[in-house]
Amino acid sequence: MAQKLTGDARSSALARLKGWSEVNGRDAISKKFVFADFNQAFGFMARAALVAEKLDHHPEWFNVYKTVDVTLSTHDAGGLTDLDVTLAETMDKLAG
Ligand code: H2B
Repeated sequence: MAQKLTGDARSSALARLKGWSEVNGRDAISKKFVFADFNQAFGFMARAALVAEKLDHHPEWFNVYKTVDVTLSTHDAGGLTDLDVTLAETMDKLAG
């Protein structure tokens, strides 16, 4: 099982991720993606969903029109792991 990120590994991973913030009160990160319209937002979600399924690692997310609020945490580990960093980086690439 993926191990929780701690210490230097955790801080350097967080420093690498642009636009992601630590969530208050839980070991998770979040980012608000804002697209041009619903079509772009939903296309992003569809592409991210395919990657998430392949990784067997899934986002918590909330879509309103052209925004997608994403929270990432590894439920099995009770916190942030490399899987969340990988999914965050992949989502950033997909969002362009
Ligand atoms: N997604 C996330 N974010 N955290 C998990 O711990 C997790 C997951 N576990 N997707 C996976 C699925 C697990 O439930 C399955 C059985 O592998």
